[in-house]
Amino acid sequence: MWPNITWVFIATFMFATSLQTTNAKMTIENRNKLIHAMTTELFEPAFLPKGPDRLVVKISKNANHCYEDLRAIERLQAATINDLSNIIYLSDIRAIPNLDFLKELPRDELFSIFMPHHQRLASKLINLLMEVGDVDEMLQRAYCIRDKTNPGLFVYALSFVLVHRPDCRSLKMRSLAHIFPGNFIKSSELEVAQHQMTIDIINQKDETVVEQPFDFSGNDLDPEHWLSYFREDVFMNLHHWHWHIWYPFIDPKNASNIPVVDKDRRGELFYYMHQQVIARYNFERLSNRLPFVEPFDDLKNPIADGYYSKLNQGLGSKPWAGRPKNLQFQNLNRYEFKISVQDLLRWKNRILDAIIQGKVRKADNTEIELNANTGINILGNMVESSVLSVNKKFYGDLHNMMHVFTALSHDPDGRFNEDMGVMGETSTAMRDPAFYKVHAMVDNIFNSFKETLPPYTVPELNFPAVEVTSISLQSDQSDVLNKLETHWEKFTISLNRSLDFLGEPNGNHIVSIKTDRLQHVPFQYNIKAVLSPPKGENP
Ligand code: CUO
Repeated sequence: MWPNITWVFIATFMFATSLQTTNAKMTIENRNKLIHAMTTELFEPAFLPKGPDRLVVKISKNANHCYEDLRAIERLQAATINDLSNIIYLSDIRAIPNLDFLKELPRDELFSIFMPHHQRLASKLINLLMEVGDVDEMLQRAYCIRDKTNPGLFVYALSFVLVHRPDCRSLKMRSLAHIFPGNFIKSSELEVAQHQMTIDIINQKDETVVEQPFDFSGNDLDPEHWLSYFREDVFMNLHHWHWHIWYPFIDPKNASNIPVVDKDRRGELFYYMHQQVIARYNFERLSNRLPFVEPFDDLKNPIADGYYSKLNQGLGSKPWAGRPKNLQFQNLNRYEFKISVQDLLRWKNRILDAIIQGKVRKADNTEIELNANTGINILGNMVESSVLSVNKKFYGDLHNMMHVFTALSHDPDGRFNEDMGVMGETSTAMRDPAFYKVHAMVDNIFNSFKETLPPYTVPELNFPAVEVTSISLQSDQSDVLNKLETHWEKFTISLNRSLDFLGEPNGNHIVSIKTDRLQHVPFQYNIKAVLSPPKGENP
């Protein structure tokens, strides 16, 4: 709905009179507001009012490298702003390096950090944001880049930078579930919410809350559906996304020299975190009378499970593709890469050979021993693979490409112009039953290595001066010891940052969706231990 000419004139006048520019440092509150503006309604231009509080970002006239026609934007902003109290002024935007590379990833395509060409773009973009010395300038540069960038790529890069720059530690970005609810909630449910919000706004209600039925992506005809509550859990998928932001495998070679990839034992942690997920998944499977997850060990076999997520990242993006049962990996010939199933097999065999030989070969043909202390870390970086892989050319890109092969198995050469399935993105991959089979295969590689190690010795496991005298669990809601309780819990996801509020007169409307998750009653461990000095020493 567009305002009439008189209203535009008045608003333009009011806007012009309120204009102030300043070179002063932004407050933390305004930095957070700017981040929220950049991550709200990502499929709409950044200069439009954002969210229910109609936040507007106004850029100074000298920043014409940010948008081509600033005057038109100013007129449009003036026509859509009815609350002058929620404006941020950006005046410090310096020239931005060439951004032509961002055109390589269209805005409507899904971003995948597992894809080599997306990794290259993400590295360049992250570098552009990491190299800026001043945090305000970095945020303003990000704002100018936002509308030229694929939304998935932009949010990945901004999250990465906010997590890794020390000067961003006090800043906040909303949960990814608020930014891309379409990665977590079925698109049909989001359409219901948008429709209901429109009705409620017309009826002058302040709030729309839509309750999602207790429902997941498939039904009980498929036994794997019994585990949907686990695989489609919003918080577990958020955890996985966040883990990969904090432990990236790409290296943006940032000028600031902040270590982003080479964190303590990161290769080992890749193994450990994912192994723990599979262990918990197996526990849930046993609870549902299903057997342990079957590792996808033979890459020539079909992927037994199909998966249809019903997700669509957002307006204007392609939906996450589905995959029928029993689809076989085929050679990939899409985008800028050609990788065959034989390549995957070769990489896997070379890794297994290295494990049997107890050593890996570096690119310069020197060797490194796989020992009990550092072997698992070396293997983790090789198998994943991260830029810390000792020899990526030789040991390849096994795990990341397993994600890509699974995500593109329905259209490996792109003849149907279909985008990827959920295995291509870290915030959606754990929904797919194939994720657990792929990672059980990866676990088997690490297990092969662990079997080559000698057992732990008693001194390695023992704390001679400490005696544990009792261990118990105490639930917050029961006096009975060692009793754990789980239950279904409704929780709310705000949709205020993703649904379209454009042109609506009631700017304070709150909209959210209620959905279910498995929760437990809080509990604590009670461990009693006695410290006694070794014999012959005084206490
Ligand atoms: Cu976290 Cu395969 O790496 O998913």
